[in-house]
Amino acid sequence: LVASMEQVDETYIMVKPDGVQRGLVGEIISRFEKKGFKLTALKLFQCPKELAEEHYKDLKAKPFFPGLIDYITSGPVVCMAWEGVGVVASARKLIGSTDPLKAEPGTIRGDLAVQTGRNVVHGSDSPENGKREIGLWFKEGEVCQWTPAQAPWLR
Ligand code: 3AN
Repeated sequence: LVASMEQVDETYIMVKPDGVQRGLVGEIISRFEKKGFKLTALKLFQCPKELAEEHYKDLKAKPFFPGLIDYITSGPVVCMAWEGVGVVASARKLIGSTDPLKAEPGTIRGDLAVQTGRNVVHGSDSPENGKREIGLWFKEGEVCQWTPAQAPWLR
């Protein structure tokens, strides 16, 4: 297999409430599918406050933390786990800079957003956080291990 020598990582991708409300779910999923990563979990979910606070616990001291928690819990989000070689770094590239006005055209935020506080999508910032966040947002049995029949190199 083409990628068999390299480490397969997993990342937690989430369409935030603004992305869901603006009808961007399909567009965002599409970008990861077309890139060639493998979807292993997917659900629409109303996030409880406690989970939002745990997910963003590293940002607890930031002045925007309360607003961030209100935003993430303001409506349903779409939770996803994606797998592949280099998926964490590649997904961050596809997503673009935290500030959508600084994100390059061609990236999700560069094409679809204007505000840092409404930047439509989340992606894990390291393989360790990818695992941590997938464990946080999904229950056992919600993540599927599967091999795409038409593209076994995705594993
Ligand atoms: P990223 O989502 O690009 O990894 P982080 O981890 O620095 O960026 O920030 C997490 C989330 O916190 C961002 N996606 C954004 O929603 C929010 N955020 C970050 N910085 C600000 C800010 N200066 N004002 C408001 N919200 C912010």
